[in-house]
Amino acid sequence: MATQSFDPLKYRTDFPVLDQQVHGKPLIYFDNAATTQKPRQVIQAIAHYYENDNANVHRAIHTLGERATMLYEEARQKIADFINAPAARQIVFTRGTTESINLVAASWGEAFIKEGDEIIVSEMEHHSNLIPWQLLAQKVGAKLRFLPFDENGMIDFKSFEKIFSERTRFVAITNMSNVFGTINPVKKIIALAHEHDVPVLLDGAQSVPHLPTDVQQLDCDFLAFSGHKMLGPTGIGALYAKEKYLQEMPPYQGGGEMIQSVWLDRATWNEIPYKFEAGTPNISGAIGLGAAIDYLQNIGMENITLYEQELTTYALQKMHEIEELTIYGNAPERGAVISFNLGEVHPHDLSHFLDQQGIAVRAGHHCAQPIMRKLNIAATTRASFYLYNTKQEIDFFVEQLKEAVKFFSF
Ligand code: C6P
Repeated sequence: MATQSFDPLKYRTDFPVLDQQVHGKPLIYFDNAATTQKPRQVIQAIAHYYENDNANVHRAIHTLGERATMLYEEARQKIADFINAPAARQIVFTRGTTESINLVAASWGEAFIKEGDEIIVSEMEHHSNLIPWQLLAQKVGAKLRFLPFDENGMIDFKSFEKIFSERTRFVAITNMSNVFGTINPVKKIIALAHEHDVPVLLDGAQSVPHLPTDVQQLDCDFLAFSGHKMLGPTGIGALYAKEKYLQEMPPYQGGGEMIQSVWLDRATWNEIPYKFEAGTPNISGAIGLGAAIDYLQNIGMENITLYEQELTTYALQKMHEIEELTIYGNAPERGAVISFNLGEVHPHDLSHFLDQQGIAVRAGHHCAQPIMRKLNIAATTRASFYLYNTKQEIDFFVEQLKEAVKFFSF
């Protein structure tokens, strides 16, 4: 197994923020599903750009402008290679997953989804892959259909076959749940949808940072993801789409760069992907994301996935020994996300208790309120790991959960 040679300590020193104490204890950062920390290589790439190359892109003929444009487009190519997109022009820079999904719903959705059409989403979607479809459905008179999850936090492919009909016009589903960690059977879903010429959007916010991703093998039509969840800066992400969709989609926003020719009363559009990149983009963000991808590629996504699986199995084993804990989600194929509750203790109180020990976890509804409603709970506490986390950190975390059991006096 590749994990035997995986040494997180080799990478940890690249992350300056991890080298600190919180409330007098070494920081244990277990909130990676919310956002990851940034290695020095990413921070330096951004600083280097501002110190040496800063200029606007695709506008200037001067040297700095050419350098900035080259770096920006190199980053696009790195993203394309990272997910095995056939061409860099199929990568649209956005602010992140949320904006990527809104772009598809507003552009392709408003143009091609009509009254009476059905859009299938799952019950385990993050609000970012639910609200844009609600807004669209309200606007055009379409209907949302929901793929249910079961007691293990899993989607049964059979239920997809059941709700798929001749009215289905679009499918939007998360590749990996940010609450259960479940990796969904997206390949089968895509294959069935394609038999009926229905496009599928994957929310890759949690999968792209943690699993090798090959859009050609998946055959997804759209893939949305965020830079800040994969060691990159905030405010940058991407939308991948098949070329035929990008070509037929109208612009999402108007402004500079997305045009070819403008008259006072009309305009024509730039080629893809620029048609969707109105205004000065987040140039330093794109360059930082490119550096994050270099960093991940150097380690190897397969190695990262295997190591995270090892950490998750280890944590789950230890957590299952604490009988006061309820763990939500039990999929055999899962990522490094564990949601749980400790008896009746409010997740905010538990999270505060853990923070006093230097442990950062997330507590709340994780922007997935429909999941909480179905589980009949207000919130969960969530631990999520990345390549720099260690088994020793998990040991301390589990010890502190046991202390919490005593503290909250069961
Ligand atoms: N989930 C979490 O703590 P943005 O905010 O656009 O980068 O990503 C939105 C998003 C979309 N889909 C999924 C599956 C996600 O997990 C997220 C972000 C964070 O779970 C912040 S709420």
